[in-house]
Amino acid sequence: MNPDADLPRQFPPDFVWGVATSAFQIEGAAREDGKGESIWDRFCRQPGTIADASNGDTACDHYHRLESDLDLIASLGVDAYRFSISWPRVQPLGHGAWNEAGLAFYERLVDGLLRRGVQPHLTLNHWDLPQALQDQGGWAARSTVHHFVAYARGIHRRLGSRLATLTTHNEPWVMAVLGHEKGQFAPGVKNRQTASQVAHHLLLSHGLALQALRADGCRTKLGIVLNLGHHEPATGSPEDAALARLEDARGRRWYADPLFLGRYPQEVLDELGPDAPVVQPGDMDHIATPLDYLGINYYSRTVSSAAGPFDVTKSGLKLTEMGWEIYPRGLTEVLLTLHRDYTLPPVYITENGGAFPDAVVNGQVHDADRTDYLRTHIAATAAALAQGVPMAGYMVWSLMDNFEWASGYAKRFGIVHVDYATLQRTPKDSAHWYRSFVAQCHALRTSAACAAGG
Ligand code: GBH
Repeated sequence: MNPDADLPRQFPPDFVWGVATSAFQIEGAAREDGKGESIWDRFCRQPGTIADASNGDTACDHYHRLESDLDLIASLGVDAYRFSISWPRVQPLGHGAWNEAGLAFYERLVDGLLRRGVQPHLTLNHWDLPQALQDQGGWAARSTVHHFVAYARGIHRRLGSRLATLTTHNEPWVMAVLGHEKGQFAPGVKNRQTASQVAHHLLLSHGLALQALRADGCRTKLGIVLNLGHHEPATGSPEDAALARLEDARGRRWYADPLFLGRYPQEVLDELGPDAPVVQPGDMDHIATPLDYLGINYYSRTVSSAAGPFDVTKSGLKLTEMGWEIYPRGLTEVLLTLHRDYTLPPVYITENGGAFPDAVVNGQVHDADRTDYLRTHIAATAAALAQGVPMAGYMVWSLMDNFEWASGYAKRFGIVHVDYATLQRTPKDSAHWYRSFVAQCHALRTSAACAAGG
């Protein structure tokens, strides 16, 4: 029996199906056409930061393969493509002069999508801050907040009216915690006070950008993307339950409470003590500027164990190549938790997918694990929808294999395989599955319109 037979029917006809990437992970052309240096260009050059000592200089060479990659996206039959702008490509120093060649590239990208009938979903900041701004304190400095707002206004002026959505930041938690507390990601800082200030400035710059764009007459949908794993206790003990609550407050509520409720969770402020961020009067109101949509990136759950780190290899769940448990139920749970705690705008799953070992054999990649991952998580999205969560869309991470940050090129998330020696793209079985799944959803669209007499 076809396990997907009933799945398309569980989504409304206007549900948006897409694929996602980010600038640094695919573009390459790191020093071309006037692009400035980003903190990731710099970070990759520090010894020991990237597992395979690689960098983003060439990546998937998307910058030089734009037209054929647009054809590739169109060939999947998706409604939407989510991508990000490399801030230093369009504004090399992060403030002041604009780089016309960079702006023209993203204009070709947006127009190329529209010509092919694909909605552009743009993210302003997917981590690659201009190094020149880092040299002035980066996200820890309040001046960066104002530079970001000016950057947002410039991009909106040039491209805004052609976009389906405009996202300020991708995953502030990752930039704050992995970038400034654990130091695993650029800029490689290890300081909890800095991390909490960075998180605050990211949220503040988001809220101020929304206000500025709306004052500029923006009618494009505006939002932010959060990474939210589902938090659960390892056992039924009160200690594990308390830790799971705290970890949920640190990972989810630290970001979602300010956005929806205008305040930081008190238990995290208490825990931070003197490391809590400097918050100026009015900041919390700016952060709580209403969203047109919320984007959620979901990969796995986080299990809280007071007795010491939870051993995922003993949970009995299958793991992806990243060592993350495959747990589709967690996606439904995260969505229901958000729906319980906040009044949600339309919600997009802006990233979901898995890294699996792939091999090209006779021009094919048989990635049944990835197809299973996608199918079960799409079903988990349908389950949330059935329980009233206002789901608007789902995007696969990723369109193609790419630079997986500190893991380098060894971890492959694409539904399209990239041969890094030849840069050749080969759609995997999962891409063929997704194309036919989306086509089934679209076929229902036509019959829905007929039933409505349209
Ligand atoms: C996303 O980050 C990024 O937006 C995207 O660029 C990236 O390629 C993709 O995911 C795949 O990694 O870190 O062990 O505690 C996701 C980052 C991954 C951070 C899961 C939290 C929880 C497991 N998140 N992670 S762990």
